[in-house]
Amino acid sequence: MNPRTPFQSSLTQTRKLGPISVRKIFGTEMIAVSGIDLVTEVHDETRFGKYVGHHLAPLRPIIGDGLITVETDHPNWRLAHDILMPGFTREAMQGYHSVMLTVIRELLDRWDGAADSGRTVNVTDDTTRLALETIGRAGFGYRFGSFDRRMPHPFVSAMNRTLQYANWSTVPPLARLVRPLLLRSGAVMTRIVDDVIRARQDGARTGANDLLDLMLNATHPKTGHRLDPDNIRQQVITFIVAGHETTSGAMAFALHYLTQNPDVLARAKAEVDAVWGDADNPEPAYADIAKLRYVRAVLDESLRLWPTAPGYLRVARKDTVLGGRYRIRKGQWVLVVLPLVQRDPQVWADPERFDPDRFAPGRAKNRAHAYKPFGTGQRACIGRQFALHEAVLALGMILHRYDLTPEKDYRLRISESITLKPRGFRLSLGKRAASSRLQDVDTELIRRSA
Ligand code: MNH
Repeated sequence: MNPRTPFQSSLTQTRKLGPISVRKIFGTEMIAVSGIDLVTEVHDETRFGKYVGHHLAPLRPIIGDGLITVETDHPNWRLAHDILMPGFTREAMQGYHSVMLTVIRELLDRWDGAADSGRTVNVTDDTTRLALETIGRAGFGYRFGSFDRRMPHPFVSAMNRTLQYANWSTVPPLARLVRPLLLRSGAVMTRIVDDVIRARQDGARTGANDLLDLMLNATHPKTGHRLDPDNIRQQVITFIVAGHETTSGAMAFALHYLTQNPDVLARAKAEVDAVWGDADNPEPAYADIAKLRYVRAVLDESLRLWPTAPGYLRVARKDTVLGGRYRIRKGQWVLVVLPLVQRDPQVWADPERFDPDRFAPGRAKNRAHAYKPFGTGQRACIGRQFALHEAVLALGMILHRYDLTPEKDYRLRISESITLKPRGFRLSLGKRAASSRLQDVDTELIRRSA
């Protein structure tokens, strides 16, 4: 197993071993499920629920009962879920739209500079800046200043170390060694988050209607309970991390696949040109996002091949038998290996091929269990709409503004720190002339993607 890429190493093995397999890793039995029939059973909420052990366990000293790592039957799950849901409604998204737009324009400024001077950009670094800045400002009214720094914000460095140590902690001989490092990097995150909270309590933004406001001030609609101060810290870290790690990778994978597939790229550009015309600085409206169906399909298809949260754990609520054959005892847990589920040839024809038309309207029928980049059941992602809105808006504006050229011999390499991201992926950018937008608008392409 390659210690830098444990998930990808296990992917190769699991694929060979078939739809269900068990490996013993330093005494820990890991049951991996990757075939659609068995996975469908594992999604059954009466038989299985979310398991918060294994790779999530080392994060508990830092984000404890935050929404991702809390046990479903702990009171803090329902409390935080219900208190924070209003932060993810349609109305809430309409509120975030203009903040997202502002941050994307900061990315475009940076990329304009690169385009003018002929420098290439490191796509993953910059989508990470974009997504961190977006969740910071939209959710917490906090500026990380990501675009004013050459190096990542200290929060991001501490987070990367924390996730790396947490990854290593799942290997028992390493767990004891990395624990002090894990706690130290966690403490850095906690300190920064205390700043975020203090900035609000000092009255920097009163009447803000965002996630931090809900965390600090909302009461549960039925019980009247509030989040306690320790839990608020854990939630802030949870949402800043979860709110940007996976979205940034998803945007970077989408840009990778776009630039590797010229036909797809042309169609996506034609779609954004049809919506935003030849203006150099369009003013995208909230409702435009629903019109960018093909860009959305590109994102969906990228998340099929490389779901940036590449798996989740399910624990048996009672003794049960999978596929009429495989006995699972109550309390035993299994890993759902998403990149394999989402390439199961029983569901997906020619599964390795990148083809956004798989997500054309009306084609998602009968394959709900074979596409789960945002998880499953009551513990599925709360931030899905936030991520999709941000990513489609950003991809759309990038496609509208630039011609994108990948480095000649780039082959996709993927870094891991619990989540997956393209590594060493660079693009050169050329600003598109307004006239090219009109010429590129091929009515046949638009008709097909409509
Ligand atoms: Mn998110 C849970 C994937 C964006 C906040 N998210 C999950 C799960 C997956 C997931 C998978 C389920 C994990 C599990 O079962 O153990 N999330 C994604 C992906 C993206 C994403 C692929 C972007 C693309 N997530 C976001 C954003 C936010 C967010 C953006 C916040 C703004 N996610 C969460 C939280 C949970 C979660 C919080 C836990 C929800 C719960 O258990 O109630």
